[in-house]
Amino acid sequence: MIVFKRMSALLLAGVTIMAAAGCGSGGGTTASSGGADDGKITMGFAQVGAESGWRTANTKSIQESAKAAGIELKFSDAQQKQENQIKAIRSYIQQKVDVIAFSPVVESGWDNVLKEAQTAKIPVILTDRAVDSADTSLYKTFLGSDFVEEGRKAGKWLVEEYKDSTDTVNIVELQGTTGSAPANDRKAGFAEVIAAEPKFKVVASQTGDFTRAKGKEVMEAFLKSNPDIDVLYAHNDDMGLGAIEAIEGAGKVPGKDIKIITVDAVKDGMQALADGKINFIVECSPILGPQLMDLAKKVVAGEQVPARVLTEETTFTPEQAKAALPTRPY
Ligand code: GYE
Repeated sequence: MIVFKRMSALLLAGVTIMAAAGCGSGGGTTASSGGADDGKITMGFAQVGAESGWRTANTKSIQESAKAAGIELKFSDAQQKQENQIKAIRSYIQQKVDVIAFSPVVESGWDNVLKEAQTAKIPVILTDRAVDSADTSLYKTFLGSDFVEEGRKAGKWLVEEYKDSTDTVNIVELQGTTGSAPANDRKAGFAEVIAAEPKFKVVASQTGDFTRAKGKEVMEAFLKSNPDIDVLYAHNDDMGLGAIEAIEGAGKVPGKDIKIITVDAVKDGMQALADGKINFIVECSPILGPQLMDLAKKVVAGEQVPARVLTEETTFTPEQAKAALPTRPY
């Protein structure tokens, strides 16, 4: 830990000076950044949980890149609960880490703990998900995807797919975790694009909390109350994969009887796409680790960083999934 090591070096220096010259003060004022420390940065990372394939790949990316960058990582899993994340952040503040990074489970309710970090002079980096705090000085930068754009890409595929049809298209939507940035934004981007054509009707929209189990459960309920579903839009692959089980359980063919669009493009999702059970996937990259470590180093060194760092992403059709799968790292 930089601060600790620097302080102990100063203390040692102070003791030596006092012993040699009988002089008793001034040791702390000569500290210059990087002087006495070994450059080791400690990062506290408060992860959302382990709710999806995306999250697992994201955690792996962060742990591996911290190691590669020589950053000491303190990692916690909040099991999708905001209170656990707040506790983890408070404990990182107490431990005087050099930088805090976290992926906020929901958008609201972060101002107090972020102010505590600011008062303790510990820089904060938002990773993957945004907060809705009006005071943007509470964090240094936000690294992650444009979720609204992801929703738009899903909507554009649908518009193109049904361009020759005048019939009503009944859509069900599996939303991500209620109040989370990706759930709010993927819903909004999709709604914005399909609103242009009244034939598109969202007949049911409910949260599946980004998990396979919930995706299956909610899709079962959708199938019971809506006999005529044409399209499923799931905010992530895992919920889509759970829903596929529900659709097959109801004797329907996923990808044919019900067209499926998901977001993420993790391996299991890509396999289902290649198999024709999913029709289209909007990519959301979980490999945020290398960029995060880079930003952390700059922020700790007091360098300016851009307020928003976007990840680059594409989309996949079944053919593109087949081509990409053999070299897909996650
Ligand atoms: O799409 C989903 C995960 O925040 C982008 O969280 C992330 C989302 C991702 O649970 O699978």
